[in-house]
Order: sequence, then C-alpha cells, then structure tokens
Amino acid sequence: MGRGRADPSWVAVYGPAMAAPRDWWRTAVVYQVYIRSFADADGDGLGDVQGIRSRLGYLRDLGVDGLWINPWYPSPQADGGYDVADYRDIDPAFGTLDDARRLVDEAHRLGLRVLLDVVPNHTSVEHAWFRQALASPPGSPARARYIFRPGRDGGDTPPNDWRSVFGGPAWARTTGPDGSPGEWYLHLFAREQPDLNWRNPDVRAEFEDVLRFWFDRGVDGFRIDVAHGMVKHEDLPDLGVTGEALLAAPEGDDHPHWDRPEVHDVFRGWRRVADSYDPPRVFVAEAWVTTAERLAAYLRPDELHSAFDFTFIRARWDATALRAAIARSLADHARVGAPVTWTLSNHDVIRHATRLARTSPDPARDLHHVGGDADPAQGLRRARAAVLLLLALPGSAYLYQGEELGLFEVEDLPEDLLQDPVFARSGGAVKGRDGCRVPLPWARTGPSLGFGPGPGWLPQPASWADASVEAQAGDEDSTLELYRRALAMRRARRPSGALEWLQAGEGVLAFRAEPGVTLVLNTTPRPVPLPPGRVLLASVPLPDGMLPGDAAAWLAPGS
Ligand code: TEU
Repeated sequence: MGRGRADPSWVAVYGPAMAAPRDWWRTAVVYQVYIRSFADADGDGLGDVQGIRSRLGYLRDLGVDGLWINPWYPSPQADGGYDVADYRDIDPAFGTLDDARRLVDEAHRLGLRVLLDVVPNHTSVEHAWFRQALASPPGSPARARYIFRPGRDGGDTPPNDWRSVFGGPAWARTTGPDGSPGEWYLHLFAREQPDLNWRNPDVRAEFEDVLRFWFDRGVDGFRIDVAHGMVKHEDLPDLGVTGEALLAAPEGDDHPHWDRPEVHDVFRGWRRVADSYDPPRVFVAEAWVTTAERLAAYLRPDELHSAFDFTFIRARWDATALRAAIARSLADHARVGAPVTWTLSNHDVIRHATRLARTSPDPARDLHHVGGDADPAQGLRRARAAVLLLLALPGSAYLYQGEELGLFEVEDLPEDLLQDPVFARSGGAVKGRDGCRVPLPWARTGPSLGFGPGPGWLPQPASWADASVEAQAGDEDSTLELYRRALAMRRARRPSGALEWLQAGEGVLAFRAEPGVTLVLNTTPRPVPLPPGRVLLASVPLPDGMLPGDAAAWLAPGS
C-alpha cells in the first residue's frame, strides 16, 4: 500500500471563525452527512463530494459546528462504503482527493469542522491486503493480517460458533486456485468485510499512518466504526450462545469479540497521533457497549475524546426512564472528565420520528428495522420535543441528516431496491437500514426533489415535497426553523457545566443546565403547568402557562 505524505496544498485553512478553543468538541453539534444520500451534483443518483460542497452554506446557516461524513473511500459498496478497498483515496463515484481538499478548505472558511469515518475492524475483500492474503498460503504473513483458521471436523465446519451481526455464520471459506476448499476467514459483518487482526503490528502501523494521511490534509477528526469490536480473544473461543444474545455485549471484559480490554491500548496510540497535530485532532467512537461506565472507559484522558451515547436510541419515551439514563451517562462520563455525546438517530437505526411514533414501542425491535404500528403526528411532536432535550444537555450532540426536516423512516421501499446486506443475510426477515438512508429532499419539485438532477438511488415518498428544505425554510412553524432557532440559541449559551434536576410532576422532566437554560419536557399526553420563567423556545405553540403533551420548552429566568 502507498504511504501518505503531507501535501503542502492541503494545509488546513483555519479562518477567523475557527479560532475557537482547542476543546471545541466538548460542546459541538455535529451534523452527520450520509454521503450517498445528501446531495448529488453529477446526476448519477448517488450523493458526492461536490454535492456536499454545494450545501456547506446550508449547514452553516443551520448552525452546526461541523460535519461527519460517512465513508467515501473506494469501495465495492457491499455495505454502503463500510467495506473499504483503499483508505487513502476517494471512490470515483463520490469525487477525487482534490474535491475533498476543496471541501475541507471551504468548510473551514465557513467555521465548520470536518470529521471522516475510519473503518478499522475490517476491510473490503477488494483491499490489496486481502487479495494478497488469499493469494498467499496458510500461515503466511499476508494471512496473519486477517483472521484465517482451518475449519473443524476435517475442515468443513467453521472454526467457531460466532455469528455475523448481519445474520448467518461469521466465517466464510476460501477456495484455492484449483477450486479446492481451504481455510476460513472471520467476518463479523458481511462476508465482503473480512475482520483485521489487531494483534498484528502491520495493522496497527497501517492505521496510524492512515490517520496521519487525512490529518495532514486538514481533517479535524474521525468517527471510529465498530470501535468496540476490533480486538478479538486470542483463542477465538466458542460463544456457546446463538442469535440475538450475540449482539448484546455482556458486562465484563471477557466477551470474545466485543469490548475487550486490549482495544484500549490501540486507542492510546491513536490519541498520541491526534495530539501530535496543532490544533489536536479528535475522535468519536461508535462503541455499542452495555453500560455508560464501560463506554466511559474509552474516554479516559489518554484515550478517545468522545463516544456516542446511545441512551436516546434505546430509551423509552418516559420521563423517569430518561432522567435515570441521562443521570447515569453524565455521572459515568464525569468520572473520566469527558463530555457526553448525545444523539437521537444515525444511518443504522430507524429514524427517530418513526421510533417515537410507535404506538407499542419496543426499542429492541426498532433497532432491527422490522416495523410496527405508528402514529406519525405523535412521532413528529415527540421528535420536535426530543431535539430540545438533546440540545439542552451539557456535552456534544450529533444530528443525522434529514432529522431537521422531521423526516420519517421510509418503511415501504420496494424489496427489489433494498441494498442493505442485512436484508439478504436475514433471509428477508429484517428489512434493513435503507429506510433511513433515502436521499434528502431539498426542493418541492424535480426528479429527486432537488437531491440531484436525476432520480436518486432510492425513491423518495411523494409527501417529502412538503418536507423539503425549500418548503420549510422561512416557515416559522416548520421543524427546520425550530432546529435553526434552537441551534442559534445554543451557540449563544452552550450548556457545558453542571446540570441541576428540578422538581417536576409525574411524566415531566426538568433541569437547569449552566449557563442558565431550563428545559422542561412533558412525556405525557396531557398538558402540565409550566414552571416560572421566560419562554425562549418551545416545540409547539404554548397556551397560557401550560406545556402541552409530548412537548418541550426552554426557559430563562425572568417573566
Ligand atoms: O455499525 C456497527 C453495528 O454493529 C450496528 O450499528 C449494525 O450496523 C446494525 O445494528 C445492524 O443492523 C457500523 C456502521 O455504522 C454500519 O453502517 C456498518 O454496516 C457496520 O459498522 C459495519 O462496518
């Protein structure tokens, strides 16, 4: 693989808007750009780098501090780009390295930070290392970068009982040049995504170099894919359980492939790389671990800066449960001096306007995109209230593209258009994640509602014309304008310090966060009296002195 060298034309441009403190990430709001579905400049149906460049002004006006871009590297796209063939380039379908340089420079001039997505748990089968491994004999150094093993029972049974997150066994068998069956390789996700061996020094050196390649080009940080899965137990022991149980990491250090203690040393090395830059670069981990305490272990001072807290993705719409989960996350993060990174949605989970619309909510079921009864009006109402909760909390927040438009999960996509490998690997039982990845509607009209000059890679519901940016901009009652007002207010008084819980009635959550905004959230269907204070913002129109059901408000002292 080629080694990246600093390219002087890529020196980061930090304009006056970027003169923020070095710990900007502690209170930042970051907008997730799912590149395939954000904006398509060249009309091939897939979003691209030029598309993102053309919408940077929108992101600045929305009021976010930066963007995280999902993988844009060359990839056969077996898993939406999470199967990377070359970590130091851009897929021609998305653009060129030169386009990326312009994007980073322009974003910085607008005061926006740029985070990329690094995928270290696995590569694509098309990656040069994996091709080399397949072409090399068992026991060779090329195979040692991945996890190859002989099968059991004379070779025909997988080396252990691990299952892929996407369904089916986590092992695929290789075939020799003469067509004879050979060793098996591990893939915790699709078979096109072979797992790397993080006990191999080549792997560690390679990824530190990949980080430098992009940091040298001005990139401000990385989201780390499957940070909790990278290091496996040396002996690859059987799990002894099947199905769903595998997806939930148990508490403790001994799960053979999730949340193992050895991974922390990898991140100490990454932190040293990030800290060698001025300004220092940052990380946000995607780590599905069982408790806030275990998540906080990734955020010790010499490890990662931040990690998504999935509290809201898993929580019920209930003030008591929400309060308990928030308090736990705050306390566990405080112990390591890290801010909490709150989020409501991302490209893997059902859109929260639909999750919150469920009339018989079951967060576990929703995580798997299997559908259920929904009340869209309730969903949108709660989604608008939820973002006021999110943005009132101390710490950082990540928004998923389209949530500012109140978009719903598209649950009726025709099956022949589905691309998520989850659909095929589950034998059609799980519809998969395409429903939250439908291209954004920018305009009321056009073949893809302003996403691009032609149709997008997935069709948008007709109702999205009225949800488009064009339809909502300037309409005071729209969800887009609610987000803009909330983000502008938050920039003026970023909640950072302590949070004080306030007395509130049954089903109501209330707190005051330094430097002084009070949040009141009513999770019941009935109106409740508002506490005293001056209303700064509310998720619905407020009748005199009352907070309606499924609504939230921000208050300041005074009347
Ligand atoms: O996701 C990791 C993960 O375990 C889940 O979010 C999983 O994708 C989901 O529960 C399956 O329904 C990360 C990426 O965010 C995801 O898009 C990738 O598919 C996955 O890693 C593999 O790289």
